[in-house]
Amino acid sequence: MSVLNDGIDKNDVIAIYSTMVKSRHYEEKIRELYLNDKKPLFSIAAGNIPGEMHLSAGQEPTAAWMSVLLRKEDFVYSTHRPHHTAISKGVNLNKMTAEIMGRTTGLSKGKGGHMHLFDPEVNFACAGIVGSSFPPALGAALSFKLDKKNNVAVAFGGDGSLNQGMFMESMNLASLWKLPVIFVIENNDWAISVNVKDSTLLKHDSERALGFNMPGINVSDNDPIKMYYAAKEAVERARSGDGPTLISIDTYRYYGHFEGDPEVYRPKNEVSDLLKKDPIKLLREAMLENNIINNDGLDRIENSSMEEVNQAISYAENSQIPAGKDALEDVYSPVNYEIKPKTKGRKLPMYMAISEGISIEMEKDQNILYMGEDVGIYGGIFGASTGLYNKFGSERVRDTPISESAFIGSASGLAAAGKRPIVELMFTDFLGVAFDPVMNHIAKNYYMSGGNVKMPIVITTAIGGGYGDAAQHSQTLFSIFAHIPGLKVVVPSNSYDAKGLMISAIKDNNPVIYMFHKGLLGLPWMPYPQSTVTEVPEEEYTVPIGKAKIIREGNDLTIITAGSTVHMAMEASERLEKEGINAEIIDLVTVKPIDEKTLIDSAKKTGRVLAVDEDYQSYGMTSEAISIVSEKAFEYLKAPPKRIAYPDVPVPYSRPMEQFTLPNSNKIFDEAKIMVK
Ligand SMILES: Cc1ncc(C[n+]2csc(CCOP(=O)(O)OP(=O)(O)O)c2C)c(N)n1
Ligand SMILES: [Mg+2]
Repeated sequence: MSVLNDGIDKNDVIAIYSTMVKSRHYEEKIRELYLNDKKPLFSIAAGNIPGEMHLSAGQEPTAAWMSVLLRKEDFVYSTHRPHHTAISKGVNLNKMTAEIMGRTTGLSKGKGGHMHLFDPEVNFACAGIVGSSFPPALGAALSFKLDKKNNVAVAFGGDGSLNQGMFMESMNLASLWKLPVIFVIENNDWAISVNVKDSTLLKHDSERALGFNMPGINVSDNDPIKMYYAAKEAVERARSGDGPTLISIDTYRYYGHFEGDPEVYRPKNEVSDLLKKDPIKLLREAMLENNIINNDGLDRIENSSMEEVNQAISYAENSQIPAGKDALEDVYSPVNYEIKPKTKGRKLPMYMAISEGISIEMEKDQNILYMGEDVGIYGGIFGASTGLYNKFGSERVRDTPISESAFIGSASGLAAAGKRPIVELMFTDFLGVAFDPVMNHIAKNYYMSGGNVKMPIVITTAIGGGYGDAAQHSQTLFSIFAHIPGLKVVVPSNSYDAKGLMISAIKDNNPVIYMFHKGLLGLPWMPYPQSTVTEVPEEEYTVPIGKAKIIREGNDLTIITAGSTVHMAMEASERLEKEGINAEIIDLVTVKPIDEKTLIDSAKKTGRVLAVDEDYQSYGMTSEAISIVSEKAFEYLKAPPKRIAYPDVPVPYSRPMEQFTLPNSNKIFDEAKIMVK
């Protein structure tokens, strides 16, 4: 390795070598443990290591540089094959091993496992979704840039990951915003059984940098010292504010994709040929040749590394196994905020109430930023960020390219780095292109980290139909979000709640999906019911998340509503009253966690329950509400509970068809009359 003479400090070479040796020992030991005591599926005895195992022996050079070039404050997002990256970043080996062995002393109390290691002490995380490390790294990098800290964020991905949209979007955003990110592509030739030649025509993955006006470096020969030089250049570029770098490195894995992989796709002699040029062996020889270390020094490294690995394993083995019921903890971070309004305020349309709430919080907390498409000078196409750009500027009120995966995905990195991002998904219908960050990262990181990494994120999104925008711009989709553990879902029906809920959502340490119905916003260009425009105090106040409101008291039946259907039910109740029917109306305010107590108490009182919303009927909010009252107030019911929801058809364009499918006050009136008669 002639590059050893190119100026690298001897101690750095030794540190890189030691890190590689430790990683290799680790993988060999973990493999032994894994294979030694495998228990059958669905057995409560987990054995040494319960889950799947992706080992990285051979790939040490891709990461060892981090042990000398990175600081604790720098962030690293790694992949499903993470051990060498974690060790190189200095993750606590005892806790990591305990995590892999599913123990309570693990990094995440046994909730994450080997693909979901989180060590906030050294800012390391990894994930099992291929390509998903890139967007969060953007977020961490953006937080460094906003805070003028010269830290860097590193995102790892395999050769299989860079054909993902998330990769392309992240490359673009990193380049556009000149973020201090280093993308490291570990090209080990295989994505499970698919050879890299069958997934791209490019010779080197680094060539992709060209398309994003970003420097790209390819490191050949799985060489840890060449990798060091490439990374050093990238780290210096990032730290000095000159933006991102893409590094690809030709590497290899000695073991199968996972332990148990029959490896039928691999040429017979591939591994034995590769072992002849093993990077640890080659570096050892080069170090001896260049008098960087002698045999005694090598022995010391070998022994101390072995000792550290063995010690970590015995720490894990002697640690407690969690109780089954521990699974139910750490889904949500506890909340503690309640601010009562002091004044009555003045009438304000809902869209202005939303932006006023955001503005108050942004003024108080520099860590809050608002990101999305057209949210800057335009104020958001539904006005939710009206006036914020002029007040807070383009850094904190950030227009993004149309890259929902990247910018919504960046929110988890921003949050992990101490920010409180609000991101706007313009129409909830666009969720499809950004669902992985929401469902697998933003929602689950708190749990998967054993409650160690909070996700104070608000996702604002417009919902609802009624104005002829058809199947891809009119959906409500409460149920999709509400179905995912870790998310909260709120839906204001009037200006007062809109502001108070927004403030609560921002103050909450959990991800909150803030869904506003377009037809309630009070926009000048869209008709809206006057009942949405309520008095809004000028000061800061909260509306509690998880608490429904009884907005009309009655004895004959309970109508459960949310968002637009609140107003329809109120209208229907006036007509019902004339018929001698006294309806109690519940505005859920929060769809998840649903306020079971208010529903049950009301069902017990009236004995009749009609649930109404604008989401698709099957598996929806109405089904949930009715299940709750059926399970917990069955003996009080005088009639079968009923639902009015959107039928299971896509939203049609033409007015008569759309009006036929939407809930309305007539449908509520008719159904209520039948139920009560
Ligand atoms: C989005 C997604 N698609 C598919 C998978 C299943 N899967 C897990 S690893 C893998 C191959 C990844 O290959 P590569 O990125 O080259 O990483 P390597 O396994 O070689 O380290 C696949 C297809 C996944 N986890 N996530
Ligand atoms: Mg690969």
